[in-house]
Amino acid sequence: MSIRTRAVAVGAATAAALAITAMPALAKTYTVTTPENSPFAFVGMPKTLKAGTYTFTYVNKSGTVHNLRVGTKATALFSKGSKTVTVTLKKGTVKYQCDPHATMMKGTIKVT
Ligand SMILES: [Cu+2]
Repeated sequence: MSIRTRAVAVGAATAAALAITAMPALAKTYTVTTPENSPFAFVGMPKTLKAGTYTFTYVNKSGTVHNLRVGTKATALFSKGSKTVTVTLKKGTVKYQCDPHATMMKGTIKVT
């Protein structure tokens, strides 16, 4: 590798590092599913998370109308397919639920 080639390579690496540093923090994502054979359950919801912004992709395979509410934010109601909800979680205990079935489909996430 010539000196010139090496300088270009180092420059490119520095530019890449700067680009990564300058990127805004992306929301972390989780996929939560209501299975076809367990139509009133949320599978895949984490029990603990660090404070921050998260996008939950809710996959409803049940054919029953549900939504996913995490704290104050919720997906629309739907019976098949998937929708997302993005929410910023602060330290504490955050409740999640399906609004029409809040007595059955519910839980909490401990946010640290
Ligand atoms: Cu429901």
